[in-house]
Amino acid sequence: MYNTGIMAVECYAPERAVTNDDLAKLVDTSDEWIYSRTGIKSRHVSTGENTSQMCIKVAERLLEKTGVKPEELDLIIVATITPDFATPSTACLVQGAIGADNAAAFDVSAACSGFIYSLSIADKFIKAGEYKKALVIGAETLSKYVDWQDRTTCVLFGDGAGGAIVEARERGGIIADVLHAKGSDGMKLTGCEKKVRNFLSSPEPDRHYFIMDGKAIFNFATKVIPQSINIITQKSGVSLDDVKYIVPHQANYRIIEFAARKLKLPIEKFYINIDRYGNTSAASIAIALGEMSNEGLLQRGDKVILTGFGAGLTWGSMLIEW
Ligand code: B82
Repeated sequence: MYNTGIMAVECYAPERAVTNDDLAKLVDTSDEWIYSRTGIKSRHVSTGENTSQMCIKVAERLLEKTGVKPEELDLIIVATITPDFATPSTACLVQGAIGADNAAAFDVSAACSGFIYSLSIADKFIKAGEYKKALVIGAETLSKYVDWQDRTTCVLFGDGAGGAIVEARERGGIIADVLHAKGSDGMKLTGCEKKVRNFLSSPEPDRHYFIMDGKAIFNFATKVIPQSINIITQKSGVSLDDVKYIVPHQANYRIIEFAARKLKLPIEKFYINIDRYGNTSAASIAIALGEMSNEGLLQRGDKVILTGFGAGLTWGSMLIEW
């Protein structure tokens, strides 16, 4: 049975950066208020690019970096909660655009855990033996769901994409993973409700914005991150001392700080870029990995733990030997 190795990671974000000061001109807020509660300074916001277009940029960068030809890809998975369309899937749009004619393609909806869910799915396809190379992308245009008049949520989210090409390998790569969900708490963090439109009733307008019970999901996140990381160390037998970086979903600096304290780990062990991207949901871990790789932080043999948590509610962690 094969392992699933990471060939390369890449990321992309729209050029337009919106700072906290820019937002303070729109709603009653301030840089100090936003930064002290979230760790966010700025976020990238699309001025027209849709999710699939950002995915295609990431895919092209990955194909160039690895030298893999599009027709060598067996599988394309895009993790997103902000697809261009309900159908065709974002993954199919990518498959068509890059000419990956031999790849199966589908989207995964697991919010901020989506990239870990998708890597885990790709790992299972590869372990089953028939698939050798997969393109896995996390991408979001969360600005589509932002209520620019709601000062409590409009400051939190950003747009961007990141991804990986993974391949069947003899050893290393994805060593262990764990995925969880708790649908019974799902209404604590919702976005883009799609109402039924009966032909006789007058349609209510969709409330397509994010609505969150901040305190409840904050408590959820700080509870499940240490739990799922501990499961990974138990499953793999790898000690946290031997892990170079933990790459968490970038939802809020305070969540990461809390989790680090509970795990008795220095905050420096966590890769954090929320200051420049805000919360990009399924894209956040993938963007972080892309940046880390391009900064030379990820060397062959390094052990890295990814940890995601988000709407659904969903959460999960994964240990990768680079
Ligand atoms: S908050 O509720 O306003 N808060 C915590 C009490 C401020 C420190 C808040 C803010 Br601001 C931003 C994010 C969260 C949060 O808990 N986010 C999440 C938690 C679990 C899963 C996903 C997320 C997410 O935002 O993606 C709370």
